[in-house]
Amino acid sequence: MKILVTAFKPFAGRPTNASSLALGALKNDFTHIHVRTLPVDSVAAPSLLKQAIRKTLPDALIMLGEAAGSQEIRLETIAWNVLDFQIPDSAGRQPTRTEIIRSAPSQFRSTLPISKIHATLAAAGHDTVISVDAGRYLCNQLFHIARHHLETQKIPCLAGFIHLPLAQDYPTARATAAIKCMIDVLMNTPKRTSPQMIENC
Ligand code: PCA
Repeated sequence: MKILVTAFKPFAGRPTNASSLALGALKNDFTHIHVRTLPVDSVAAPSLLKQAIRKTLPDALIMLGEAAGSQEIRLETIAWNVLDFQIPDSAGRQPTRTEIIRSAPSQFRSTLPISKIHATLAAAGHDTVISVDAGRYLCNQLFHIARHHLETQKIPCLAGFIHLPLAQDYPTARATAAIKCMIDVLMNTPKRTSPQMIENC
């Protein structure tokens, strides 16, 4: 199982992003996992992600971001086809109430084994919730574009988005341990062989 894990750079005036901190720590332990840290740029991030998918041909894609105010690891189940930025991205773009991809489905579901990941994280003592709201900013956008891309290009890759709490609320070592649990679950999950064969959650 080849796994690609992405994180975001800092944004919103914060000096760090919990997702890139956790990914940095993960990189040291798992040299065979592909990792990418993406800018909070609504044009560059999806394009860099597609490049990374082309280059690494992953069987599973875990996209990470941080969610300020959350005390739990949020396992996102739905990517909505909506952009409604409360703050501009790093290039100053601030689309509101628009579709991400015109005439694309209004939502895509995560194809990660969410129930299994949730149970495994909970059993390991992590604070985690299953979420139906990935926000209307870059994380939701990346999630939707990734799922749309994988479906339309018929790339058999499991994919989903995970929001981490800020590092001050959930220490990086703990967040990294949680991602390792997710990777363990994925290592024991059958590869996706066709878009039709996957069961959501
Ligand atoms: N969180 C933002 C974008 C980058 C990140 O880490 C979000 O939730 O959309």
